[in-house]
Amino acid sequence: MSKKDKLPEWAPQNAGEEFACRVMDGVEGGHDGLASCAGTSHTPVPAKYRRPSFTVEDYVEGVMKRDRAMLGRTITLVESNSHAHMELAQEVLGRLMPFTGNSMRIGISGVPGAGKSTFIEALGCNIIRRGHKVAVLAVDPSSSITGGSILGDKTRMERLSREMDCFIRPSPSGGTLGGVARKSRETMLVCEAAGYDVILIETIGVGQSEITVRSMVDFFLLLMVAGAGDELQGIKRGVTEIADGILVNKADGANKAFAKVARNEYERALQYLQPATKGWQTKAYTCSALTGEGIDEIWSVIEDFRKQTTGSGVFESRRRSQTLDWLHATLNEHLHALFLKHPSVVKALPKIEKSVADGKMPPTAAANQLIRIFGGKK
Ligand SMILES: Nc1nc2c(ncn2[C@@H]2O[C@H](COP(=O)(O)OP(=O)(O)OP(=O)(O)O)[C@@H](O)[C@H]2O)c(=O)[nH]1
Ligand SMILES: [Mg+2]
Repeated sequence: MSKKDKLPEWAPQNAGEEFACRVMDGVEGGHDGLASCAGTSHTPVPAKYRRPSFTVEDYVEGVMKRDRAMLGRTITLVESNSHAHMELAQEVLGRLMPFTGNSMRIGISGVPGAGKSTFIEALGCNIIRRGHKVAVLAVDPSSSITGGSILGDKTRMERLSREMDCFIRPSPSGGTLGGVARKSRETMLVCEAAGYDVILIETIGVGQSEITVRSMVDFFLLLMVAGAGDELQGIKRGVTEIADGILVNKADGANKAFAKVARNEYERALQYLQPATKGWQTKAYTCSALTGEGIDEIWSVIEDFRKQTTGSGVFESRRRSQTLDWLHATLNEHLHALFLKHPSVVKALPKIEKSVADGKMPPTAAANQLIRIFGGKK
């Protein structure tokens, strides 16, 4: 009998191995495979118990092969706020860069309930039949609070989400619009490297988020609904000035006639407005995301837009300036964070803020003084 075998007390004398209790080899660390915290010596967790960690190569290869699980993991990595993840994500993105850019980036905006998700489902399914590969993203800084667009997308895009040539990613949760936009931009690049050649970005038509999405896409489509009595709301708000197309949705049933009237009103107003894209006349159209009527037409408008702007060089020059704007926005964000973390600034700020709030110091002079402090001067 070996050292690990022990005979129970009640076993008959001279009993053999059949009564022996054996002490099994244990796992290193605790029973859950995690390193034990007791004592001072930490046994490393054996590799087979660790969560798999992927290399840059794994991510890049997975994305390029359009492995959906790896694509999802890469986007999660890109969306992470952890410093270590960010570095890895940037390495992965750097490797993917040569394979990005080969897509048509389309922003879709409109008030809540205008039918954006339903429209994306209809358009997505339509163009997949034409041989395109479609990625759907959302920029909705409020979705982390309301869960709105995520819930909506799941139910509205059921047919599209079952398509093999489609990849749907809800809005990254949490954070400022700037943070959400950075993540969505990088997610867009990952999707392009994976071979998705049409990127559809849904955003709520309220506030700053549509301006942000305009700065990430080639074609910006504004969805409207007729019959609300405020047909020209968009025009009044100046939003139409960023749109390359205005689409009056829900042009079906009894609403069809109202939709046509609204389209004509937009059409008239648009003639007097500065176009959003140089050399392109923004027009108004009608469609029904529910019946599919008008979807073919809007796709051919988008294709015309691409042809025309590629020919004139506007497509390329807009992309270049969008990327540069992105660089400068990122720099601004980082410099601002660095500035606010600087120990001398941290020390001086409350007093200077108080002086400004009390009206004892002009804000410009205060800012200048803080910048001098940041630069190491008195
Ligand atoms: N009759 C009709 N109803 C539509 C049409 N498109 C969308 N709807 C309906 O309008 C409602 C809202 O549609 P969604 O696609 O969720 O709208 P959304 O703009 O994505 O909404 P949010 O994501 O909440 O901003 C749903 O009940 C749709 O079924 C359409 O073309 N015709
Ligand atoms: Mg929606």
